Amino acid sequence: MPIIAQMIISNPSLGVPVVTLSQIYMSDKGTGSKEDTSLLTKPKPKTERPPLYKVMLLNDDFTPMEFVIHVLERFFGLNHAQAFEVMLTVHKKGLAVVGVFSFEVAETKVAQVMDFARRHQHPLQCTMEKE
Ligand code: TYC
Repeated sequence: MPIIAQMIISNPSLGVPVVTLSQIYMSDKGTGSKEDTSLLTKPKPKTERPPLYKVMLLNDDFTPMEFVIHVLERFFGLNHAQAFEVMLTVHKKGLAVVGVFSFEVAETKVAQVMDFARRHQHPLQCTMEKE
């Protein structure tokens, strides 16, 4: 069956682009007849990967190193050696990516870290950015 055109149908309602490729082709209603030239669309669902977000810790002069290590273990699942290493990177370079997540998970991690730091009266900052 000859494909006449292809079109992209985008559904922005979820905030996440979901693109469907439709192929428009001539219908012969399975008869092989050359009479019927009506157009049919055949949806070809094609899901896109959701966007990913980097979660970053920022350096400051006041948050104790041990507290940052604890945050990395508790909220980002790093072992002690990994957490120590990442903490030192933030301390020396000013910031480091501590994980990459979906929007919802990244947002939750940032909120958890900011709340935990605030409750302990440390100025530690945690932010997220689209990858
Ligand atoms: N710079 C802090 C200190 O010297 C340690 C620190 C590391 C703070 C990482 C924040 O995200 C941070 N105590």
